[in-house]
Amino acid sequence: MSNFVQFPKDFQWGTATAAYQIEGAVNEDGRSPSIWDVFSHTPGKVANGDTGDIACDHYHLWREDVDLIKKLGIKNYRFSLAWPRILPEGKGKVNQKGLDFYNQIIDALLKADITPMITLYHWDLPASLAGGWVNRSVVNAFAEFSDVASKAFGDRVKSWVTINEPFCPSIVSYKMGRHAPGEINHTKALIAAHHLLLAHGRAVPIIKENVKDAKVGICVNLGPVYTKERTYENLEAVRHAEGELWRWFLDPIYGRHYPADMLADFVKMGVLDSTEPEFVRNGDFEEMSTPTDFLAINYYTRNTVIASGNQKSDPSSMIFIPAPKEIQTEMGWEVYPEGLYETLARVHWDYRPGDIIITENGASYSDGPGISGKVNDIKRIEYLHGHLLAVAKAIQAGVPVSGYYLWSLMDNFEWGFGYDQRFGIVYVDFKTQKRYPKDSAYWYQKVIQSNGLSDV
Ligand code: IFM
Repeated sequence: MSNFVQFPKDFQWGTATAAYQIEGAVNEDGRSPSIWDVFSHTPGKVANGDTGDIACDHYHLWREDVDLIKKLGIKNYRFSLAWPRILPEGKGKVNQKGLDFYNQIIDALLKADITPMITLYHWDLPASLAGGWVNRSVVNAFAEFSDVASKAFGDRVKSWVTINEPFCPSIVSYKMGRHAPGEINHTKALIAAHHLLLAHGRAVPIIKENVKDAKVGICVNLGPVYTKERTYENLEAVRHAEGELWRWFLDPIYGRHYPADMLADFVKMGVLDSTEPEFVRNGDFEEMSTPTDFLAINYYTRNTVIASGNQKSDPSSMIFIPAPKEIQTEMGWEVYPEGLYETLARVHWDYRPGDIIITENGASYSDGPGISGKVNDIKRIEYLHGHLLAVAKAIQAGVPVSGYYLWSLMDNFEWGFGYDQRFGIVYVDFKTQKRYPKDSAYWYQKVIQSNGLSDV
């Protein structure tokens, strides 16, 4: 027997995108290059040499895209601003054409009865900001950008995310070297993380001052970390992996400074000279923990790690164990809906953010249109179904989740994977730029209409 699982009245159903992943038009109307333009144009950095030069050509097709969101009955739309369109030098002179572009979109969304949510930083840092996130002066530049954007759009946009997934432009960019600017220097990864958190904290009061009724939060990517056999070494690997993904970011945001065990690990590994790193200045932690209105969470999967060396000398030595192929998405990520429940519950109990919005969740499957134009993406529907039930379970358990934004509205530039990975509920033919809503889009439309879904 099946039961209908009802979501709370006023639950925010949405979808999300990010500027560099969809806009294209990288040289138009005064936009300057971002670090992702530089990175994607560097041979060998992105699959197939793909770049965001054209992407979904949303810069020209945004009217059609807003229409699509409306037709699908999606009530909330999260998008990001391209900093280099608005402040081509990163700071200083404002490019009115950049503001105009977003003004038109915001107006069209509101006219279509769609509530906008802005992400200020989704990784397309102006390349002109020398040193990027490793240079502390970027914090003031971000404050300036936040000020310009919230003054320009705050009369109509009330929902603001400062930084998307600080883990990526720090750890993925500088420790793993897989994201722009693609360096491998673990110390720089921690410095970048520090400046990202500080930039977030500095922006919050600025947005609040400019937009009195704004709701402001930061967005973190989370997922539980598991292991196989519970040996001392394996549990140490888990502690370090989740310390890096969760606590290094959430602890300072919620006023706890950096976790002592992680500081000690980094000293042991030679990444930091001392447990009181030089890049931390007086007052930084106070600023980073400026109270926010919600915590935004992006969830896709869990990780399973096992120790691969001597944890005592190098707590980070571990291997990530992939799940069996049948339960992986095309990104190789395990489909593990229970992990979303666990993530929400843990965040609620450990940090008490008061309000949680899931700002991304979705799956990459490459199903395309048949002759009829229909896209039968059944695996994505199954993925979404399982994850929405996990959200409902968390809400029933008392976790205050007020919204869910599906990643993504349409297939787009998936960073280092280029256009090979398709997360959209709308298929994009990148040759013709034709959009084809997938079955999952119509399925999601029904979920939204009925404010819930069946439990089977
Ligand atoms: O496409 C990305 C997005 O930009 C940030 N979060 C994860 C998504 C899927 O990898």
